[in-house]
Amino acid sequence: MKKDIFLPDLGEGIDAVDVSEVTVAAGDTISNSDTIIILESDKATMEIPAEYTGKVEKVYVFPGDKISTGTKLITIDAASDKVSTEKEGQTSPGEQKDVRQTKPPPKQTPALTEAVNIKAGPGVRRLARELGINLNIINGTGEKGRITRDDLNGFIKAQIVASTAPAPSPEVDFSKWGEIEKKKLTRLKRITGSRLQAAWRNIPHVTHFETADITDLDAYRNSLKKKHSGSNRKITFLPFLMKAAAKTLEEFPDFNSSLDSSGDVLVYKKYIHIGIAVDTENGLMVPVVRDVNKRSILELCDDVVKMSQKARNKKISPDDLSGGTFTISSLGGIGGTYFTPIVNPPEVAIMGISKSFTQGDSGSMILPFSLSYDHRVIDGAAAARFAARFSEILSDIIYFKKTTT
Ligand code: CAO
Repeated sequence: MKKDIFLPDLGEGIDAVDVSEVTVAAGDTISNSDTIIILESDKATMEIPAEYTGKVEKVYVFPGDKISTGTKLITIDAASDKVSTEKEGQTSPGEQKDVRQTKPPPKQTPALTEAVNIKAGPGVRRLARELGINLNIINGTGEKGRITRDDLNGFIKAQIVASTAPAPSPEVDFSKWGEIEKKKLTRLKRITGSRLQAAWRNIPHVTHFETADITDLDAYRNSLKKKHSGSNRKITFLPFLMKAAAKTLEEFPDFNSSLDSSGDVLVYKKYIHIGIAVDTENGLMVPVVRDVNKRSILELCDDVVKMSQKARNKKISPDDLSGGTFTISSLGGIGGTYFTPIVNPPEVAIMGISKSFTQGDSGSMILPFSLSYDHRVIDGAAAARFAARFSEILSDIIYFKKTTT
């Protein structure tokens, strides 16, 4: 039977409101709780439900119309002449004023404004509106290009997959070209790999290259090595580099910060805990040395040995791996001129140390290093200043002498 739906009394002296969206079209089959039009006043957005389940025969209003209480909205061929109340979101005649309680959406999305001329049922439109999805970019597989619920669900799934998963590697039969052997990645490599993948995908990386003259530092380190030759103490460059990095971090706190989960707020940490990348037979580990700015260089020598041994002997605890504020990855004992380390989130910068070399006739000892940073937090100029300052501190033997013990 035919039923006309009229705009109910919106109360509170509201005489006329604008039609923002018409979410049904003639021929649509709708249920009683489906929204048929969305109205917009100065204060709120209001959704008017269908009241009856059935097939829409005619729609009398259009987006942009100004309508008032009693305006005829649609005619519906209703399955029953009763206003049913079983469904969620259902509005009975006595409850119609509740539509005034609908809160305004946070933002007017393209889905709201552009989805008017496309074919989709009210339920699909409502979900798209709630999720801020523009229905114009979804291919409808229903009759005459109508967007079905499956189309919308498929689109949402595809978005989730695209935002989280790396592109799959193509299946290649390498045995076609010669003998092969397969070996599963270690658990550590798989965990590190997925973290590195996420960091590479999510952080806009830039790597800055710089050198430091460590001629005096090398002489000082050798003198210390001689002095401690009777002990087991291992005096490498790394503790000096950690100490210099801690001082630089104190002067450039942005490099010791993290973005909070909203991505809009920087969290400055008043402690300096430096992670050191350790190469183990199962893969890379990054144990954390705490309060590096407060430790002496000799203490740091012991910390590095202790942490790298723990990592290599599989004695590392989750606590040893957490809370870092900056990372140093040193390949100086192995070789290479420069490399581009990947930032270790939630940190925003990482330093890569390469092997020192002797320069020209002067015989100066030069240390090449790299600084990768999250460009959302750190600008290139700040990185250049940080690297220059770090380089300067490495030449400051007075500072190292003061902080040796
Ligand atoms: N230039 C020249 N020589 C260097 C150097 C440098 N930049 N860095 C270290 N060396 C020297 C050391 O001084 C030592 O020589 P001496 O015996 O004469 O003192 C020798 O190389 C070996 O040092 P080491 O590697 O045993 O010790 P370390 O303190 O420098 O490093 C550790 C410790 C744990 C960081 C290192 O063993 C390690 O695992 N490095 C690999 C890190 C890694 O894999 N990074 C890549 C991660 S991917 O981003």
